Amino acid sequence: MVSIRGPLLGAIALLVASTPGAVSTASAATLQMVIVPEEDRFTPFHLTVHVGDTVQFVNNDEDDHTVVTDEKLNTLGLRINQKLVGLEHNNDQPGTLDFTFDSPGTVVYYCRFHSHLDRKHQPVAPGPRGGIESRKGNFGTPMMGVITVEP
Ligand SMILES: [Cu+2]
Repeated sequence: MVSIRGPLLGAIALLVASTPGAVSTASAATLQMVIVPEEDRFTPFHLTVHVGDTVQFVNNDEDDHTVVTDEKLNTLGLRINQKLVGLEHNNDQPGTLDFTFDSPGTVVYYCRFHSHLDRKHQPVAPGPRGGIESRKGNFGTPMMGVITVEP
């Protein structure tokens, strides 16, 4: 289910090769995933990782989404604003984005296509009927998530 590719796989292979016979309990960096299923949400909503871990966002939806974090919404001072392409614009392959966190903290992120912030840069809370609502109607549940980076 979890696929490991590229330099991370190389690093793990090197680690295993250099410790023959040893049971690997080394704290190698791990890869965790946030999936966009075939609907407008990130799952899991909350993910706990450790410093040095890589979080890979995988978009299994037809539509494009985004991973956006405002530096006011996280304790790491991160400003991310990247498109996570969907199957429709990526030859039927899930689009991916990788982020490696190098310090502890909390990151709140959202999709700017499917969520919005108020004038004070706060996510607008779901309305009583489960979505973002205004006098013009219900615009759906905000698409967002939280990553806690532990030391
Ligand atoms: Cu989206």
